[in-house]
Amino acid sequence: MWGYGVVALCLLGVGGVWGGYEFPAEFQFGAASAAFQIEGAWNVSDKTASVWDNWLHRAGSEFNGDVTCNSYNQWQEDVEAAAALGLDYYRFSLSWPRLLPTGLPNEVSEDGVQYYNQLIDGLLARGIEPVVTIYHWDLPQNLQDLGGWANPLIGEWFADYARVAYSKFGDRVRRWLTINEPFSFCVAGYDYAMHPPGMSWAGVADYICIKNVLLAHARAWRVYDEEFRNKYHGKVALCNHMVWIEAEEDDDGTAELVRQIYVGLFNHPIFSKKGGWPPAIEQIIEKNSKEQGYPRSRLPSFTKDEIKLVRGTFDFLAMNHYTSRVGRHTREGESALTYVLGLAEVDGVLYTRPEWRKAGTSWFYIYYEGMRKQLKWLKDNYGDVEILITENGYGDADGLKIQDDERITYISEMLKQVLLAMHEDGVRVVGYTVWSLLDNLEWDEGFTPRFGLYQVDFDDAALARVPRASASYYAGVITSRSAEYTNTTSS
Ligand code: PNW
Repeated sequence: MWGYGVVALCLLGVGGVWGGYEFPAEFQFGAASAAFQIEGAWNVSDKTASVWDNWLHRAGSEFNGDVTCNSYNQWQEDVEAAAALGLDYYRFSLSWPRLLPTGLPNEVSEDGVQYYNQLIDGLLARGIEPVVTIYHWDLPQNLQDLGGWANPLIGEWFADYARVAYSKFGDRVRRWLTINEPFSFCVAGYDYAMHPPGMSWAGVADYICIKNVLLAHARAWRVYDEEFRNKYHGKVALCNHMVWIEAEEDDDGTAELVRQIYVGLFNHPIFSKKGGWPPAIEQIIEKNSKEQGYPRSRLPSFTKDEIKLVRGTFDFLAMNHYTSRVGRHTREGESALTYVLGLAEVDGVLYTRPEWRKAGTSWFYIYYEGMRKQLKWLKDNYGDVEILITENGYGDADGLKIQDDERITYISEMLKQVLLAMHEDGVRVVGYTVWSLLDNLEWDEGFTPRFGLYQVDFDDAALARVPRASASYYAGVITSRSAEYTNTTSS
């Protein structure tokens, strides 16, 4: 590998930036989706409403998840699409209210179990490993009515649900992701009301959500560890989204504090030796809270037992990464961003650089090096842990466009950064997952942003999965083990 890299380096005559490295044979490639975004069939059989069904059924919403890709009925086409790419694995999620109509395990839906059995067996029959996310945001409305992620009992409810998932599918599923991107639903749902439950209470509600997520994940990991590991020998991890925070040249330490909030709050309790919240952040929030007249820290503390419960609950680290921000302390006349997670605590602002091109969703600015820097930061902070990149991909707003050169360039450049992190920084990355296998419902942003390697025309009842140019590029990556892309379009 190293030899190849050096030779390629000489041949290409490029210095430093891109070494022409290739992926080792055991490296795995996948693609991902999530139940609410693709399944449709929101009320078939005994399925009950999720918070997202209701959120998009509210007055004024111009779209909903009632049909979307109709994968509930067209899952065989998804399996075919995955097989045509030559994927090693397909990451999808289970719908909690489809499997447990009350949200609790007193009743397990036969229909729900059968749906996921078919999908899992269909994938295995094509040699594709199912990698399963247990929770990707579609909380049963029933449980939301009891407070959802703000109710401390959610840890028990989630562990009970995870046990059902492991016992029904654990004989065939060997890699599990407990919860997808708590950052997204604890911040968009509790800081600025873009996701259910639609609260705007940054600095209080978000922290409660994050703590309860960590305890829920930990309980679910321990259920696997204690009841299933000996039988099935699988792996379980929490799945976190990480925005790389770049520092300015005159940075006073604020950028690192923001990293410790954005990534640290969600990972330090699990991956650090000591466990618990990142100490610097815990102290700052406690001090701020007292000065503001609260009797105790707004960041709910962990008891000693809770620290032990959460610490070490990983078999690998699952990272979703798309974008970066610059983070720094406010300057004269500026005010901190008070409505997003933690920035007010450190008097921080976030912004993007003019040269970071914007892609097709509200938050998507492109900075390729952020991938490598984020991976290296994880290694520096949490040690030599095995990392699976569980999402990365490109969202455009280009409709049905098939010749998606921008997506190919994005994936190719990001893969190069992954190779550099592996070969030059020694980060142990074991796999890479494209978001997404097919165009789907992009949550509060509807059907306009498209992330698919396969195009889906939502105005055509057939909902055919049509491969884009990026699908053939990605299939080529998987066979060649190289990230290289030559733009062959004439223009
Ligand atoms: C993820 N950011 O969300 C989710 O896991 C997917 O369900 C979603 O469709 C996909 O990425 C594309 O958006 C993210 O601000 C939301 O960097 C926000 C960010 C990243 C990922």
